[in-house]
Amino acid sequence: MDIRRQRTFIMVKPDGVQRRLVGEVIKRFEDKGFKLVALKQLHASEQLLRNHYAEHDGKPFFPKLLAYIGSGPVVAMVWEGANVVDVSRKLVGATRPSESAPGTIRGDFAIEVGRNVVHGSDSIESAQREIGFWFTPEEVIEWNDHSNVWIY
Ligand code: RTP
Ligand code: MG
Repeated sequence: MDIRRQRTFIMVKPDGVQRRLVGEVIKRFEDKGFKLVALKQLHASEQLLRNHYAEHDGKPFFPKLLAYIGSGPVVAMVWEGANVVDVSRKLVGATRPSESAPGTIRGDFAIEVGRNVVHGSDSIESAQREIGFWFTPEEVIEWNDHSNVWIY
């Protein structure tokens, strides 16, 4: 597959939405040169969040995590570009804001692990699974990117 067609799932969490950081998050991905191919705001159901965070089911923080992400609307996105999964994790920063570098989203905007503003898929497989949970195939838009010649 064309490496430039790699996709990842990015979500602005309820704290990020309420702090008016949606534009800031989008700007960082746009500035990098990634391509937005899906976007919506929604208040996720408990079942959707249980599917999305299934790997953490049973961990001590799981109930708090469900309450946090389910507390208000989130902004769900799919971004496309070369190595977008790994590079997004770098743009987002380490899970714990005390360990995330300045210049990353969490490093610049968060203090608490339980209020860390944004989610990014941790592997290509997770990205495919998560995109399937959050978007129908019709909601992910193919569009011809004429700026690619200046990015690749
Ligand atoms: P995410 O899935 O949200 O992008 O975060 P991540 O990969 O960096 O971290 P992960 O280990 O997948 O944890 C998922 C989210 O659960 C919350 N968390 N709280 N209280 C705690 O110790 C704790 N640990 C994790 C965070 O919101 C974390 O982003
Ligand atoms: Mg994770």
